Amino acid sequence: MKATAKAHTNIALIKYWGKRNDALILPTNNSLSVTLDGFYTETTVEYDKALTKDEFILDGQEITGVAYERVTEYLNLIRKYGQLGNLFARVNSTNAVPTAAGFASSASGFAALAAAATKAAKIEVSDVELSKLTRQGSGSACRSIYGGFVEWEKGNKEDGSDSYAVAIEPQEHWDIRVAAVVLNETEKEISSRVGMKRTVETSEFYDGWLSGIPADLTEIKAGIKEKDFNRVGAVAEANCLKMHATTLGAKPPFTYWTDATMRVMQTVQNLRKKDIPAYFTIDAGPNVKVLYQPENEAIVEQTLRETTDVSDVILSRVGAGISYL
Ligand code: 2P0
Repeated sequence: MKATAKAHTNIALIKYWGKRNDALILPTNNSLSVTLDGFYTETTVEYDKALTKDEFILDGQEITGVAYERVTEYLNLIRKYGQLGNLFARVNSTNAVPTAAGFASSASGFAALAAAATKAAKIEVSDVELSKLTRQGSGSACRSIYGGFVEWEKGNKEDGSDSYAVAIEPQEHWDIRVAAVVLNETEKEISSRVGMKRTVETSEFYDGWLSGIPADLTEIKAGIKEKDFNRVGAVAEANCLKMHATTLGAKPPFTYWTDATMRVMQTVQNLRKKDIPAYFTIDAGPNVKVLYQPENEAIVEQTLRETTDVSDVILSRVGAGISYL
C-alpha cells in the first residue's frame, strides 16, 4: 500500500483571504490561481500494519512537533474518509520549493500528501473530491490539484461539500511567466492563518475587500480567456493591493511589506513606464512575485536582480496538475 504523487505550488492572482469556517477551511471569497512549474513537492505514502504511529520525513529529516502534528492530523482525516482504521503510514516528502522564495510549501505539500495518501489506500477519488480533501489540509492547496489556471469556488454550504477548485484553462492555454523575487530578510512574523483571521475579525476594510471580488473575478477570467496580459496583470496587481490594504485596517494593524518589498513593487511599475508589461503580486510575506511575458524574460530578470536587497530571482512557467510517479 504505497504511492507517490507530485504536486506543484500555485500563486493566487485573486487572493484567498479569510475563512468562514476555520475547522473545515471554508473561505469567504472565491480565489483564482496559476499553477507553477518551477516549485513542487513529491510525496510517498506507505501504509504499514507494523507501524504504531505515523512517520514523517521531509527532505531527508525526521520531522516532529507542529509540522508532524499537522501531517498526522491530516492522515486521520484520510483514515476516517477511507475507513482505514488505525493503519499508520510512513510519509516521505521532498520539497522543490525554496522556503526563502516565500511560496507556501503547504500548497504543493498538502496536494501531494492528499493525492499519495488516497492513492496508496486505493481510495478512488475524482478531482473535485480530491480538491475538497486537499482543502482541509490547507486552503490554497486545493487549487494545486489542477495545472494551468484554477478557480477555488468558495461554496455556500456549511459542510463544505460545494467548496473546491475547478480548472479554468489548462497549462497549454497560455505561456505566461512568474518570477519569484527573493529578498534578503524573509522572516515572517504573522502567519497567513493568523493574519487572515485577524483581518476578518477586526479590519474595517474587510467588507470593501469582499465587495470587489466578483468584478475582479469576471475581469480576470475574461482576460485569461482572451490571453490579454495587461488586463490580467492589472487586475491581479490591484487585487493584491486590496488584500494587503485590509491588514492596515486590522486591530492591531500590520503589514507583510518591508522597504525591500516596496522597492520591488516600484521596480515593476517602472518597467511598465518603459513599456515592458510586468505586474506584481504578493502573498502573506515580504517576497514579491512578478508576472511577465516570455519575450521580456531577460530584461525583467536583470532589472529585478539589480534592485537593492534582492538576493535571488527564480523563474517559472505555468505548471501541471497532480501526477503519480
Ligand atoms: C492565496 N494565501 O490565495 C492566499 C493569498 C496567502 C495570501 O492561501 O490556513 O496556507 O492553510 O488555509 O492556504 C495562504 O494561506 O492558509 C494563502 P490555510 P494557506 O494563496
